[in-house]
Amino acid sequence: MPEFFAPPIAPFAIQFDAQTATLSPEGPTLTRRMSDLEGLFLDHEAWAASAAGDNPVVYTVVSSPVPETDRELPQSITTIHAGATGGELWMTKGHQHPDHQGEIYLALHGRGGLLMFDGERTEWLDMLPGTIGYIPPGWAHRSVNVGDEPYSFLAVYPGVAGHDYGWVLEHGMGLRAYRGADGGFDLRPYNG
Ligand code: S6P
Ligand code: ZN
Repeated sequence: MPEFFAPPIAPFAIQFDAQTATLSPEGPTLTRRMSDLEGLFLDHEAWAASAAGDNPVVYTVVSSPVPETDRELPQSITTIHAGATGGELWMTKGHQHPDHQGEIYLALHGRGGLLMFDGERTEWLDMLPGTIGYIPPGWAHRSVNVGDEPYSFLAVYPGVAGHDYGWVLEHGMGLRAYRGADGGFDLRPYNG
């Protein structure tokens, strides 16, 4: 077998529980607190007060043991807690994949949204359990919890993808999601 086709790691099974949003075995878990989200919420004062106060956990990302290296297909489960800061619903930082790799998300639990921005066009997908959201190459992506319980989703992405967080700080995401009336949400222009 040519070296190119030699699998870098051996095949293995992962037990996946959509209800509890867990993987077994699991790899590293990333925890993002409010203090990790500087520059992302429009209401900077509300963000700063929360980060300096109880500094809540906004989301966690549990990885599978598949490495983030070329030709591998890692997975992760993100769980975003319910909440809003300055009215803006809790969300992931959002990122672009530097070499414009595609990705899929599968909603598992709760109610979410998948916001995508390619620098000109913005798309919003409602993410309910069972929805697969496709992120085409070149679209920055951010997830938002629009409900009142944790929102979880599975992501599958090329191991070479990487995360460019600076792109979102520079270009924004086109829209922001705010808590609305009667349990709904509103999408507003990014800087408005
Ligand atoms: C990775 C994939 C997800 C996110 C995770 C956290 O390509 O899109 O695993 O990393 O949802 O979001 P962020 O924007 O903080 O990396
Ligand atoms: Zn991604």
